[in-house]
Amino acid sequence: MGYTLYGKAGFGSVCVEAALELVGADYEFVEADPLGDKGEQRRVRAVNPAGQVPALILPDDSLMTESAAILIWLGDRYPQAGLAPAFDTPARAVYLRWLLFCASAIYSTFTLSDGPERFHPDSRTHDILLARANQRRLDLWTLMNDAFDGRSGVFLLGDRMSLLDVYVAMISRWDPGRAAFAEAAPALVSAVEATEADPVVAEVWARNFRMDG
Ligand SMILES: N[C@@H](CCC(=O)N[C@@H](CS)C(=O)NCC(=O)O)C(=O)O
Repeated sequence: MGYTLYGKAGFGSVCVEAALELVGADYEFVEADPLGDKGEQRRVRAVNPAGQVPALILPDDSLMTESAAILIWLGDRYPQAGLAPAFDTPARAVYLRWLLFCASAIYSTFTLSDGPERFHPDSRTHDILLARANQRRLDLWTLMNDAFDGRSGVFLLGDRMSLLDVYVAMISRWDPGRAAFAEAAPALVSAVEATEADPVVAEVWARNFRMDG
C-alpha cells in the first residue's frame, strides 16, 4: 500500500508531492483546503487535528505532519534517491539546520498570514501584521543567503539537489514573492532555479504554481 497526501495546490503539500515523485513512491493525492469553508476545515481537522496541510498517511496507516519532518523522513527512507546527505557527512548538519530554519523561522510566519485574527482580534491591525511578516521573511532569507553565499556547487549542498533545495524553492514562491526573495537572497536564486529545472520538480511545480514569475 502507498501513501496518501492531503494537500492543496500551491500550499505546503507541494514539497511533499515533489519528494514523493522524486523517490518514486506510490501515492494518492487528496485535495484538502485548510482555508476553505467550515465543512472543508472540519474535513482537514479530521485528518490532522492541527487543521493544516501537508498531512501524509504512511503505508502503515499512521499520520505524519510537519513538512520538514516529512521531508527528512522521506529522504532517509529512500536513500537510493540521493535527496538527503548521509548521516556521517558534514553536509548532514547543514541540511538539518537549514531545513529546520526554513520550517520554524520562515514557514511559521505563514501561520500569521493564514489567520491574522489568531494573533490580533482587531482587523485594523492585520495589514501591518502582514507587512511585518513579509519583512521578517525577507530578513530571514537574507540571513540564510549569507550562510550560503560563496558555496561550491549550484545547489545548496553542492552539485546534487537535496530536499532542502526543494523546500526553499517552494517557500520562496510564497509571499512576498519570488522577485522580493531574489533581491533579499541573490545567492539562493541559482539553487532555486536549478531545482525548478529538474524535470520531476518542474512537473509538480506546473501543477501547483503559475510559472510566469
Ligand atoms: N508546521 C506545519 C505548517 C503547515 C501550514 O501552516 N500549512 C498551511 C498551508 S501552506 C495551512 O494548513 N494553513 C492553515 C492554518 O494554519 O490554519 C508544516 O510545516 O507542515
